[in-house]
Amino acid sequence: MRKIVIAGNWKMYKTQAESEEFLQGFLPHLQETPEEREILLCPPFTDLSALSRNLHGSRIQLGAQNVHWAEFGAYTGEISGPMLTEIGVRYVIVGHSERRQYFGETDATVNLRLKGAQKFGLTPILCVGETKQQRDAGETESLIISQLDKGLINVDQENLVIAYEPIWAIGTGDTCETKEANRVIGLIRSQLKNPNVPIQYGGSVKPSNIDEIMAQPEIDGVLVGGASLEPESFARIVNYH
Ligand code: G2H
Repeated sequence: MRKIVIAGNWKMYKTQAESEEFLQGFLPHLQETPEEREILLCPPFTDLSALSRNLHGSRIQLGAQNVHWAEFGAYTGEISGPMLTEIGVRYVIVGHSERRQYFGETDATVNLRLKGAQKFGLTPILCVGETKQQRDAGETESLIISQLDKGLINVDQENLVIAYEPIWAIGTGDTCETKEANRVIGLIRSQLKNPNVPIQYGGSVKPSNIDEIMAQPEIDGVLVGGASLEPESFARIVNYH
């Protein structure tokens, strides 16, 4: 039985005060959410401590949006695994396309971050996905297989989540057809040693398409950007039918 993981990726949105305000609006909706769904918020680093304190005793798990592979060191601007776990963080997003595109993240650094996350007790969410140009050139499958091959070298597949995020569907309102997302996620699963790794879909997930996305047999959850910023909209997503 694969776990369902529904994560909000807040990217660079919400101050600490705004994150606490979100929680006030969101928490009451969780009463309706089936127990077996893992609900995860991935806010900016500066919100993690306050949210962790406020979440004490709640079923919501916290995730960071990046992690360095070393325990500590002279790495200006980076955050380590032990810094995150000490304040109650359990998950971390690794290799999001925005990190790859704007911050020079490569399959090699993604691999280091995945192993570093696991070494210090975090569960990484590895993001993979193709650009519009790669899709149009018929390279979707080969690109994704290559991202998995290089990213997952010596990575423990017992403690891992993968997110398939077609880059052309991110924040554009242009969702990947659910059947196509299901097909690519099936391909990803066929490449894994552990078939029980939860695989999420990400890219313009919203209240109006969540039920259809979650009805697909290969899709084990979602990584939600824009639609996770409003309590009511994220509540509708976690309470999908
Ligand atoms: C993809 C997704 C969250 P959005 O980046 O990771 O964002 O839902 O805004 O497309």
